[in-house]
Amino acid sequence: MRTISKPHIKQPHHQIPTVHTSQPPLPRSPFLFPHHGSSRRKKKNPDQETMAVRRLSSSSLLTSPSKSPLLPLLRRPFSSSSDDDKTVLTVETSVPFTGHRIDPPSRSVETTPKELLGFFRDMSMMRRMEIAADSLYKAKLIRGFCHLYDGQEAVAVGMESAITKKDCIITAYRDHCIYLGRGGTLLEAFAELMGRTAGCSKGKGGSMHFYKKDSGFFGGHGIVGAQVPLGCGLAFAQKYNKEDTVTFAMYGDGAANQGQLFEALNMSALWDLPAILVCENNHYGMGTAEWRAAKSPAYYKRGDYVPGLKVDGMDAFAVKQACKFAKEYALKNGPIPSDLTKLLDILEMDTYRYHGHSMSDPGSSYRTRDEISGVRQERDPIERIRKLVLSHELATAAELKEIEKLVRKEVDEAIAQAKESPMPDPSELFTNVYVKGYGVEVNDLFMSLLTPFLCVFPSFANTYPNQISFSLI
Ligand SMILES: Cc1ncc(C[n+]2csc(CCOP(=O)(O)OP(=O)(O)O)c2C)c(N)n1
Ligand SMILES: [Mg+2]
Repeated sequence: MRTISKPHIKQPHHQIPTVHTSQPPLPRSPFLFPHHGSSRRKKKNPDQETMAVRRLSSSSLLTSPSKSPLLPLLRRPFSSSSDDDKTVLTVETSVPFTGHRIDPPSRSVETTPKELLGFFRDMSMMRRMEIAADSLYKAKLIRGFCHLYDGQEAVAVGMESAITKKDCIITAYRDHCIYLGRGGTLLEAFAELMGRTAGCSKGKGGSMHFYKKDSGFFGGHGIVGAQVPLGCGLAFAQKYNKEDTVTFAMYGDGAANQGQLFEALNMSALWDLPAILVCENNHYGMGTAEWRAAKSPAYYKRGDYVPGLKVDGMDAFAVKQACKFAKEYALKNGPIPSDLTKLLDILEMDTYRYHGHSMSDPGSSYRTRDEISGVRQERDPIERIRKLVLSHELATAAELKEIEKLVRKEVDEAIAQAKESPMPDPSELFTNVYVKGYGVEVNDLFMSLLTPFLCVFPSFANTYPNQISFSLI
């Protein structure tokens, strides 16, 4: 059934900022609670404030709780899990979904003890990997650009739980955890970050260029927004090959203002491509708050003629529900009015990054420390799951700590192994630049000129592989 969308209400907007020579006072965090169709200037509602916490501890969240033994979980490989996948639990999402031109899905999400504990472990592993990458960067073992994902883990984990490896995901440079979610290993991730041959791009891509093609992951794009048209191309191939699969094309709130996004959206809508655009709204594009860059920060409505859904991206179950809904909708045409596109929709994930934009950004000059610690205390995706597990006695606090200890050990072991892997041979600089047999070859003169330079500055090759290929065209 069609939901009549509300008449356009002018988005309240912060005053145009004047240029400050010293740091201007930062507004109180608008991110402590997911705001649906909200104003970022709304006063915090105390009822709303306790709501999220109360919901977490509410015994209505899970029904039929089961006490599942944790031991098999502890040593399982990433994303496969222990035994109790039979008991069905029902979890309520933190807040309702808000739909644009679509009836939103229910807040009740089905899960199992196995999945719940799996979410805890997987997100803890992602968090630990990013914290370790921070230290490795500071120790100069990772060079070049490095964009961390901690805070946003629920998006990666929830999305993965709703789709299969035959579906595709394409993202930008903030790609480490999505890669892990797709089934990538810690060793491949750390080796890639440190420019070693055991890395997922043979050490030639670095942080911004993670790929796992055999499981539909086309991550890592440094040109903001450019991955979205490519994602729509993947969806075109899926439709052309008559596959029952979809592509999730991920982009940030900063990228959401780019022209190419709307061009890709238009073509995808015209051709009914199975593309799902996922806006990871972490509320900042580098050091620019969304309100400085976007006249309308309601990214789920930005598709205008394309249905959209606003989702609490700090709640893995809300993400799971939204992605499942979007995929079914995309493949089965869902409850969509005939004058709208049949296949496409936009999911806006309301999320937050704890680190700065990249390792060169401390992340504290354009937002307050209170804002960051407030989100950590009230919306942290891992803590949400921990509270769910504890309140329903699926594990004790000590057992969850034990999982975290083992995760830390696995991360440390992967780092040690990655350090053993050699750097790529200089001759590797010119392999995999072009597809063989298409008439473009690396010229010997370029090779002889560039090799000494790149050997002296290996981190250049690690950081700018795309630029190298452009300079050779
Ligand atoms: C076309 C283009 N313009 C500008 C940049 C510089 N730049 C790199 S990241 C970034 C911010 C993007 O923010 P967002 O899309 O919100 O993603 P986030 O980093 O928050 O995940 C910008 C402007 C770029 N890499 N490419
Ligand atoms: Mg952003």
